[in-house]
Parts: sequence; C-alpha cells; structure tokens
Amino acid sequence: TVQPEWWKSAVVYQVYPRSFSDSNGDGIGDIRGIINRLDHLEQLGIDVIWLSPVYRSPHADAGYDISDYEAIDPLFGDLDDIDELIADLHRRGMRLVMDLVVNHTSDEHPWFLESRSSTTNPKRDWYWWRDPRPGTAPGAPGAEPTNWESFFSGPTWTFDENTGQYYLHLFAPKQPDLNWENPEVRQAVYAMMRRWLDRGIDGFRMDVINLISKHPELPDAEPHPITGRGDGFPFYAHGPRLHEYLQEMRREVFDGRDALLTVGEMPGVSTKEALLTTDPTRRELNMVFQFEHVGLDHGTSKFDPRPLAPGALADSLTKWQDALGTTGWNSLYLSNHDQPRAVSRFGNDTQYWRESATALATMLHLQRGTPYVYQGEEIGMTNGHFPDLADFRDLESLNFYHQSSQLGLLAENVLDGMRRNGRDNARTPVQWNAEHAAGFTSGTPWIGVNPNHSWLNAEAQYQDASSIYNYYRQLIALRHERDVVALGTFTRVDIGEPAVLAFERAHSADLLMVAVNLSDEERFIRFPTRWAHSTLILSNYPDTAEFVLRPWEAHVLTRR
Ligand code: ISL
Ligand code: CA
Repeated sequence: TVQPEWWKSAVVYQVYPRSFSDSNGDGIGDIRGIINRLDHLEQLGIDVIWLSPVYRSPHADAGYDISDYEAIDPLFGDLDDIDELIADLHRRGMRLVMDLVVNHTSDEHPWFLESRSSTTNPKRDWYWWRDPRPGTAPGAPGAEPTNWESFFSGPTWTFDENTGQYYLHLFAPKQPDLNWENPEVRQAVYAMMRRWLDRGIDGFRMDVINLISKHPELPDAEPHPITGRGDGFPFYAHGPRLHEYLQEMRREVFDGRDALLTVGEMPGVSTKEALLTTDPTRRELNMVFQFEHVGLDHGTSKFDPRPLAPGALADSLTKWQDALGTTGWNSLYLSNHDQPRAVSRFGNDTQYWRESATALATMLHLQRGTPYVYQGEEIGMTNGHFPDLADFRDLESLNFYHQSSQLGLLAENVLDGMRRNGRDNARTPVQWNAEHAAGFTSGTPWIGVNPNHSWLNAEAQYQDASSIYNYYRQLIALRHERDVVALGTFTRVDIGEPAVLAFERAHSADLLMVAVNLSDEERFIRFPTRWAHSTLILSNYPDTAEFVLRPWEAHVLTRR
C-alpha cells in the first residue's frame, strides 16, 4: 500500500528534457535520452522525476505553450516512450510527476483556434476576450483593455483583427490565458488530468497555478512612467476563486486515488496564501514553490541584479520554515529551469565551487520540506557562457533585450543582466563527460555547452569520493535513513553570525544540528552547550577546525 504522505521523505529531481540527454543526435534532449540515463538518478537516490513539458507544442516558450495536452511532441518521442519511462521508473521504485500548464494553452491549441474563430463560437468564453478600451483606435497602442505588462515584456493583450477584440496572455502572445471562470474549461482540464493519472503518472507540478483565478473586473495597474504599462499582479494573481478551484480539482481529479504528489508553482505567493494552500485539512495541494528567495537579488527587474546582503538568503528561508511550521509543507529549491545556477548565484563558483555547492545543498536538504534537485545541480553545474546576443535562446531574455534597446538602455549592461540572471543559464546541456558536447548529443546542441565540461562533468565525479555528486548521495541517503530529516521540527539557532545558518531538527528523541557558513570568510561559531557531546555525521571538509567554520563549511551533528 502507498504511504499517504510518501512525498514528505522523497527527493524530487527536475528533468528539463530539451537539455538532459539526446538519444538521436538532433541536438535536442528527448525521452529516450532520459531512459538511457536512469542509472545516474537511481544511484543518486532520488525518488521522483518532475518532467518539464514534453507535450505537443510550437515551442514559443520551450514547451510551456502546449497545443495538445495528450500527445508527446515528436521532438521528444511518443506516448510509447512515456509509457516505457513510467514502467522503467516504477520498476526501480521511482515515480514520475508531469508538468501541468493550464493557466494558458498555445494559440495553436484547437480550443483557442475555435475560440478565436468568431465571437459566437461556443468556446469563445474559454479564453479572456475583451473589447478595445472605449474611445481608442482598436489595435493601436494604448487601446488594450488593461495596461498590464506581460511577464515576457510588452502588453498582456493581443488584438485579433478578425473579431475586433483582444485576448489576454500574461506570458507571450502565443500563450493565451484560459478562462477558469467557465466551468467547461475546468471540466476539460480535470478530464485531461485524470487520463494522465490513469496512464500511471504519480502527480503534477502545476505551472503558475496561482494565476488561474483573476480579479473579474480586470482593473488597470499603476503605470510605469516610460512604458505606460504596469504590474497587474494584484489583479491577475490569487484571485477570489483560487482556493475554490484548487479544492474542486482535488475532489474531481485526486479523490479516490493513491496518494499523489501535487506541487503548485506560485510566483509572488505570500506565506499566508502558501499556508492556506498547503494546510492538509483544506484539501488543496501538498506544497507550493514560493519565490521570495529567488527574488532577493532582483533590482528594478531580474535583469538588474543586486548583490545579496549577508544573511538575506538564510533569513528568507528561515521565515518560510517558521511560517509553514508543522501545519503547511515547504518545497525546497534553489534552482530550476527559470533560475540561474545556484552555485553561481548564491555560492562562489570559482574559488569555493565544491565547498559552496555542497554547503548550499546541506542547508537546503536538511530543512523541513521536500527538496528538489535541478538537473546538473548534483554535479555543481555553473551559469552558462554567452559571449554574444546570438548565444541566447530564451524569449524572455530576447524580448527584454529588444524592449530595452527601444528604451535606449546600454546593450552591454542589458547583456550583463542576461548573463547573470537569464533563464538560459539553467538550460545548457547536462555535462555527462569531457567529450564532444559533454556527452549530451552526438550532433550539434540547440544551445551552447559550457566549456567547463572539460573538468566539470558527471563521469569525473562518480569515482571521486569527495565529489559534489557523492555528497548529494549522502544527503539524500540521510533523509531516507532518518525520520528526523523528513519529519522533524525546525528551529533556527542564533549563533551570532548572520552569514551562518544554524538550525536544530527534532523528531521524538532524534536530534540534528545543522550549521552552514554561507560566506567566503571563516566564521567563529559556538554551539549551545547542549551540543557539547555530539557526533559529527556529515561535513563537506575533509577534517574539522576548532571553533570555526571555514568558507562554506557545513556540519551536521547528532545526539540522542
Ligand atoms: O522566470 C520567470 C520570469 O522572470 C518567472 O517569473 C516565470 O515566468 C514564472 O515563474 C512562471 O514560470 C512558469 O511559467 C512560464 C514558463 O515560461 C516558465 O518556464 C514556467 O516555469 C509560462 O508557462
Ligand atoms: Ca533528440
């Protein structure tokens, strides 16, 4: 029988299929490529794969624009490949969670093709259609129904000549937002989800699920002085019916099945909303991805990065541990396909590459919550190498670049921002070995391989007992061996050094103390006296020094 809360002691590994492993030499990763690499994941000890979208898609946003939820894009394989992946994973005692992108579809989805065909089409109301702003010339700048700025630059509305109305897209024009107010939309989504579960998958990661309920009046935002557009987030996120929809989905899709993993991606979520969503008595989701810690280094935008204050990361994560406490549940992540590489962003990817990658992992994996490893993180992959504009692929970065040059920003500054925080950093091919294209493909990869694959690659780390990969194995094993890691309470311990995150975990008589130096400098530490007689069970340095944690040193102690 399936443990109802198995996902509390599970470690999830995110596969971004385009960049994981290419089996047929076309330069794009595919499902067969994943099947070929399952030993790497099993050896690591991971329990679940979260697979980013592999559905049929025009790939305007790398698969997050879906034109058929129930077909696999030929770039990635076919349904037989998915069935084989599910069977192979289950044979190994692992599970598969699929991405669910239902805030929007592709503009090439048959639902949208029908919806846009006429104002009287039965599916017209499946999307957000609105008249031009009164007193304006339809289609002209400023005639959009609201002044919201899209996530990918430009207005959130596109004019449709044929029917004289605008449709809403919080992301690219090729990603029209579904209208969840319409019960037919919800039922169509639930039916599709049920068919995937019947196929044998073990849960969903739900893309921008906090955007499915919008403020029905669609009010204007505070306009930016130059673009005239503003942040509509307060009106299109966490709308009045969000919790109603999530509870309905739970009943319609998940009730009566074995326990599944559900994680909602929620940019901008507050601790209060996260608690409402993950409190199990409310029957919504198991956990959410919150965004506070991945926004700490944003200036006027993500492409205007600011240095992190010492202790800012530790303080933010502690705040979330405390807020969700023993009522809600955290998902723990430092990187994914939308974020720069954790070791480059929060660590030191030159002088303390190995130390900082393992320190960050220790800090994250030993908190209360379900940890997520993003592909390549387990070998300490670093930000990509993008000398020129032509090296970038992601539409978010490219749109931002073009909008910025229209506004007269200095190209070199904008490029620097893209190099630091652009999403392509996470999307360079996984570095399997030191050979051609890092062993990712026999052909030409769709995006440049990081030149550091000559020394930074999985093969070089398997046999090296002190490698990042083998350190992750120990951390993951610890979660599986000791209930305190999955189930223990979290209490931060103030040791007088803001750059050190120290915390206790307690589960009945089993106690852990975790102390991580999140800086390039040696830090003095004194543990509370109750830790005087304890055993060091894990550390990322080969030896210990008295009274100090060296740069990025991490200690895990236990006592009973
Ligand atoms: O990376 C971001 C832009 O700065 C995030 O705001 C991101 O757009 C947001 O987290 C939503 O992400 C998800 O939905 C997007 C898709 O492009 C991302 O890849 C996905 O993770 C639209 O489907
Ligand atoms: Ca391929």
